[in-house]
Amino acid sequence: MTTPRRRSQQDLSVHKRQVENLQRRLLLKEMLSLGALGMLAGCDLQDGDAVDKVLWTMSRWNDRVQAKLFSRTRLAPTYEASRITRPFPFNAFYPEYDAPDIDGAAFRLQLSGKIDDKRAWTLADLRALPQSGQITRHICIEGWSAIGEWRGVAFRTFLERIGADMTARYVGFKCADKYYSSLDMETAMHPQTLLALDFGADPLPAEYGFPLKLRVPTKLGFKNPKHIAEIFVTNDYPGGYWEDQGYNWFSGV
Ligand SMILES: Nc1nc2c(c(=O)[nH]1)N[C@H]1C(S)=C(S)[C@@H](COP(=O)(O)O)O[C@H]1N2
Ligand SMILES: [Mo]
Repeated sequence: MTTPRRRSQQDLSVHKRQVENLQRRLLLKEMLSLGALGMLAGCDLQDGDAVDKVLWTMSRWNDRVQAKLFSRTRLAPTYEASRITRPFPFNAFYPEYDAPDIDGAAFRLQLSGKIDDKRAWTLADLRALPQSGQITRHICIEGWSAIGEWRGVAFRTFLERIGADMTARYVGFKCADKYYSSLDMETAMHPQTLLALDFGADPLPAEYGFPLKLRVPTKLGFKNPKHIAEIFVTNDYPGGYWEDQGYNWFSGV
C-alpha cells in the first residue's frame, strides 16, 4: 500500500527527473548555440545576417522553454483597492497626446484566422457578456510598475464564444495605433487574461487603451495591447511591435 507521504516522494522524484532532463537539454542546446557562435566567430562576425539568425533562433528556443515552464494555473498576485497607483502611468511608443481618438459607437472589433464565427463585435455586444475585474500589477520592461484595476470579459470566455481554434499556437492583436503583439494560446486562456473595457469604474480612457485592451497580468506591460482593433488566431508566429525589435516574445512575469 502506498501511503500519501510515499506518493508525494515519488512525485518529487519524477519532478526531479524532469528538471534534470530539462537541464540536460538546456546544456546541450547551449553547447550547440556556442558551436554556432564559434562558427560565426570564424567568419569575423562580419555577416550580420547570419549573426542575427543565430541570435533569433536562440531567442525563439528560449520562448519555447519558458512556455513549457509556464503553468496555466499560476496566478499573478492581486491587491486591495487601496494599493491602486494614482495617477496610473501612461506608456506607448508615442507621447500621450498622440493616443488614437476612437469613436466607441462606430467601433467594431474585427476577427480573423482560425475562428468559426468571425462576426465583428460592437462594444455593446462585449458588455453583454459576463464581466469580471482584477486589481493587478502592470510591470513595464522600462523599469516601472503600477497597480491598476481593469474590468471586462474573461478572454477565455470570449475565445470560446467566437469558436476560436484552441489547438492553434497563437492569438495575435492588431491595434488602432499600428501597435501589434501576440500571445501563446496557453496564456490567452489563462484565468486572469482579460479583454478589458473598463479602467476602475469607468470605460478605458483614450490614453489607456479605449475602447479595448488585453490585460495580461502574467506578462510584461508591452504584451498588454491597448486600442485593440483586430484579434486573430493562427499557427504562424505573429511577433509584435517590441518583440520584432528584440524583446523576448514570451516575457512572462
Ligand atoms: N496599442 C498599444 N498598446 C501598448 C503600447 C503601445 O504603444 N500601443 N505600449 C505597451 C507598453 S510598453 C506598456 S508599458 C503599456 C502601457 O500601458 P498604460 O499606458 O496603460 O500604462 O501598454 C502596452 N500596450
Ligand atoms: Mo512597457
